[in-house]
Amino acid sequence: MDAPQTLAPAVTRRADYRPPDWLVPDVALEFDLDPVRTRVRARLSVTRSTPDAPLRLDGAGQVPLAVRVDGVAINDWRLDGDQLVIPLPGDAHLVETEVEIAPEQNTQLMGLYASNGILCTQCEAEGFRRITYFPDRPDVLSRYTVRMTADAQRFPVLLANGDPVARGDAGDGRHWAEWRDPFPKPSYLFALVAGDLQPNRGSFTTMSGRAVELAIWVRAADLSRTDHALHALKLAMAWDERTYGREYDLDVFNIVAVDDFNFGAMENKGLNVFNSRYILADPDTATDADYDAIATVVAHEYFHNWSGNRVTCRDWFQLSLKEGFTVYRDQGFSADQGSAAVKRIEDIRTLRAAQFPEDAGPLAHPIRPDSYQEISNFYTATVYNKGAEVVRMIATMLGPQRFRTACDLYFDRFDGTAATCEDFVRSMEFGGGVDLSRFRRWYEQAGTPRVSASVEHRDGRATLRLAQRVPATPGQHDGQPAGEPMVLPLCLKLFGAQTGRALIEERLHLLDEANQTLVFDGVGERPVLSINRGFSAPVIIDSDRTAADLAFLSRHDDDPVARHEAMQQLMLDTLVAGAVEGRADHDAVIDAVSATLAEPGLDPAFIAEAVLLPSEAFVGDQLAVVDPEAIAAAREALRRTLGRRLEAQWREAYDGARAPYAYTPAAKGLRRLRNVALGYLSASGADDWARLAFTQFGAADNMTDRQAALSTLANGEAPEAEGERVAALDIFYQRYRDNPLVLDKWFGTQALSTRTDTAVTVAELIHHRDFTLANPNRARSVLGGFGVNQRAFHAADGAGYRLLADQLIALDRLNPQTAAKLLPPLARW
Ligand code: B3K
Ligand code: ZN
Repeated sequence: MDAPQTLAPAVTRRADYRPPDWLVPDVALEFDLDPVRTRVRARLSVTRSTPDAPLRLDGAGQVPLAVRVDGVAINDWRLDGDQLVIPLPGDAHLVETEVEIAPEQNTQLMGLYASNGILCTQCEAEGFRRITYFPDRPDVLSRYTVRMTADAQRFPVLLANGDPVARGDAGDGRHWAEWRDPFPKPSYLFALVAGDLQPNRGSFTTMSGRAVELAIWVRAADLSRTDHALHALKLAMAWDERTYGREYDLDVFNIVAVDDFNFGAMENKGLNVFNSRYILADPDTATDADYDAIATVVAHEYFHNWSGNRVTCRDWFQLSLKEGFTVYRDQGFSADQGSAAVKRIEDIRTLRAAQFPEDAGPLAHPIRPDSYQEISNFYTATVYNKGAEVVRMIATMLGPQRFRTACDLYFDRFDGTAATCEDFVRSMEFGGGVDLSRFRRWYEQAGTPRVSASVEHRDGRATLRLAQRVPATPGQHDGQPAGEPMVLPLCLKLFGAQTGRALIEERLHLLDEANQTLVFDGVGERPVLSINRGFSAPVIIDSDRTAADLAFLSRHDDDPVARHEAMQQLMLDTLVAGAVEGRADHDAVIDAVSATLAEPGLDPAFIAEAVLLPSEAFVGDQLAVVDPEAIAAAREALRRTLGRRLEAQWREAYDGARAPYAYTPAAKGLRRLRNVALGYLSASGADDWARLAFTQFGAADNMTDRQAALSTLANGEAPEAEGERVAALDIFYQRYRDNPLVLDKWFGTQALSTRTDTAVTVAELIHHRDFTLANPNRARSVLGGFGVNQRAFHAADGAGYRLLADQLIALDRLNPQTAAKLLPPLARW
């Protein structure tokens, strides 16, 4: 009798790791490519590591058309679930399989699939098994040879990993190409692309003088929008040489952009495949934020060539080994392209918006989880962004030189292998000459630590009392006592409340006990505490600083990140008071914002960040009981007062922050400040705000200004601005309806609108003729935007939850990974 079918997927545990029974040093793949039916022949040279074990190859429901061992067809293979089990007598064999797959039917976008006539692959984490039978785990490293045959007209370009070897005519209008990748790699890094593509070519000469041919492949119509990505790639290659001593290793580096992609991009060896939204840009269609994101993602995927590909992961529990480290590396790259402080402020905002709620909710997990049912669900803000913070803390504790030595050691030691987080930490210890035994808790423990800090000042002595608390969370490591103290590197400084002088210079304090007291003598005036400067640890600070202290720091702290934090805390406290008590004193915030706007010489990009209010969601995260309406009302009230009381300053900023369009840090900062000012002018209710916004919308020579004006109008609720709102949305739609990436903005802007009828609008948008769940970007533009729109999504009648749930149930059938990625709003408890 068959075993009863159960719905619960099997659990994979980190503690159960066993090395593979068989290795596959060499693979040769042959693809007879066709969107309807593709035939895949695989030749695996396998070598035994475990006596007696049969060879088990992962599959995903295919049935092998043929199995041969050492050239002879065999019949004694069997299927065990999705695995193909082949008994093998010796220690080394050549195993051949043949399967057929249907790329056009592949709506999951994992494995080999079709996107607008392009055939492409996505294999991480477990997509390779949807292409052919293989030990689809990251610790089986193989050298790949790939031969593709396809219709020469529909698929003139045939790309795979590594370097091109040969190509030729295959008769019947078909042609073939062969590629070879000399670097052993796990199957998740395999890729091929076939399509009618055009290259934007460039070249890069590496630090040892080797020339690398670069190409970004897109459809002909998109070619003019690839220069920025190509430029970013060259910057990233040079940066990784300079900063980490990492040189590129193949003769070619190819990037392909496709429209249907489950996430941002993929670091396949020598052949990155990208979501087109992280490649295509020109001033008319992409915002400054898009330009920045493109550079970051291009760099991120390129950096994986070392942190991910040359040194890969032993198993998927080690995902943060490559992702946390690579995010840390891309953050460093982006910081070096413009204002490092503004970049850090943005990264902290992302961490708070996406990771802190995850850490506080039912899906909390450590950066190195202990078990999973579905690994695709672990590509989380925790593994990526908190993982990056953990690497950052190590770098802070080691300092730049020792961190670099430790990274060199790590890359040297583990090059060509599948490593673990433990290998990384040990390299940091040896290379950096530190003991990280207790720091390792960051890899084991979920939840955001809270630090409370209070300062007492008496008789020239300042006493700083620090206490930490680590919440027990559902992600708790088995057997780990809840709330064990963590090692928290906290950057500190004390300022004099009267003079503004530094009373105690900046120092790094390692808080590694539940409670600690620090005593500073010779403190002649009342000290104001600046703590967690640079956001040196990803924690929540509860301090006894008064509104006056925070206002003081928001003007005088010499660390821009701490200065921004002080302003945010001041605003947050005001908003919480407003939401909970229904009224609040706005004066301290107004004075602080006014002073920031008026400070001569301050970077406009910084000003723009500093004067922005915390999001409604972030205010909600401070409260045990969240009332979305009250929060929205409190925030709107503060925006309105800020708008009205500082109207003259907003106008001055709006008129003063003009510059001809250029994608430079300075011009970007001015655009940002101008558009933030426009937002406040609209909040002020000034008579002319809609006219200002509509004029900017029509006259803009770049998407940053156009989209900002559109959002301002789309948020507008005043009846007298209704004409401009409707007209702008219509003009935008007509102008960009044929550009899917810009149309995503049109959908997204409406889903993010602060208007009270947004839930109704979103319900209409999902019936719009241009809406489809089949394209992940389009699904995300509406459902992703709506999910983070706190007031609209959490509407009291539950309509928001119903709408998202219905859409995700439908999307889950088509594309479970993209559906799962849109789920987090439902997990904010
Ligand atoms: N490594 C890929 C992510 C793959 C996600 C698989 N579910 C892109 C990146 O992080 O660089
Ligand atoms: Zn990555």
